[in-house]
Amino acid sequence: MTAAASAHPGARRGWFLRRFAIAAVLAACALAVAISGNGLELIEGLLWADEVPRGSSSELYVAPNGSDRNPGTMARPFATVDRARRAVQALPEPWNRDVIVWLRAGTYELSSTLELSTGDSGKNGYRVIYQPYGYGTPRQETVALSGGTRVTGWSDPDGDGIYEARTPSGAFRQLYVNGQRATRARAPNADADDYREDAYVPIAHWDSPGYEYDADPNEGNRRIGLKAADVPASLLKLPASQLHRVELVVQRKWAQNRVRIDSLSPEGPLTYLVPMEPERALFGFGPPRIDGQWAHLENAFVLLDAPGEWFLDVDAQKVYYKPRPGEDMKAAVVATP
Ligand SMILES: [Ca+2]
Ligand SMILES: [Ca+2]
Repeated sequence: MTAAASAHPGARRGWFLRRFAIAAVLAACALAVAISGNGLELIEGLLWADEVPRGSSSELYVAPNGSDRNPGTMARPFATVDRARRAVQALPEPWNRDVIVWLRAGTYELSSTLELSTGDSGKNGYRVIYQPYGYGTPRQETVALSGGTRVTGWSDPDGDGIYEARTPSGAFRQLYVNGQRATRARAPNADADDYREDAYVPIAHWDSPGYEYDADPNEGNRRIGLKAADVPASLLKLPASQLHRVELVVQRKWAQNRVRIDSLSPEGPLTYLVPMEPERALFGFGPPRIDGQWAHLENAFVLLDAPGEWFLDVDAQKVYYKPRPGEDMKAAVVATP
């Protein structure tokens, strides 16, 4: 008898199949594994809104301080979601009730993708549900499934307050510190998810305003003008190899454009920016180009000057981060997606 079955001796009697369950679980878990943030909080929204009455289900427990040698009970929980998955799979058939896998509070770091297939489905019309402990109650616990890669070994050898570490993997565009998304080094300074007006600078001039279907003859020569004061002088001094990695992010109505920068040319009160190809050619698509649309510049070491900002030097495979107040880089949990 499996550990799970011994915890639930009634599990041998008449269980029935509800086929929709696995599709929902698969969709939810694919989403959760694809992100490294609060994955399970997303799962909740996709799982079943109706609560399963207590006593009508078999229950397994997983906790970050559990052990996969435990039987998966409340008092002696498993440590990994995959161990619970295997326990569910091993439950004797036919099922006669739903199975709930309760995840206790904490972050579950996945070393490989959590894969759910048809064999992990509910059986005999009964469901298998993975959800945070206390789901749907005020005492619901906060749970995250993280497929992130840890970044460790932070130090600040020159004492300037910017910490550095070797990166464990290639390029990445997001960094999480203690579960909070950090800000890719940018100007103007603002949080990554900040939508205040002063988090941006206005596009001062589009060479080619309007819609792409205006058949503008300048389409191929398009440049973007920013006020000279809105372009940090440090960017003008960057060697081309570094400048080409800097991105202009433009909020164009319902679209957001991200273009790498080919060149910057100060001309009087404006600094003109020529996007790299194919971004420049692709700028024709989407909503109209209107002077005053919001933009910011992102991804250069010289833009790393505010707490919470980070930068990846892909050539050196080093990542830099300026801690927020109160963050201790010796203890911080830092992860990339
Ligand atoms: Ca430093
Ligand atoms: Ca900055």
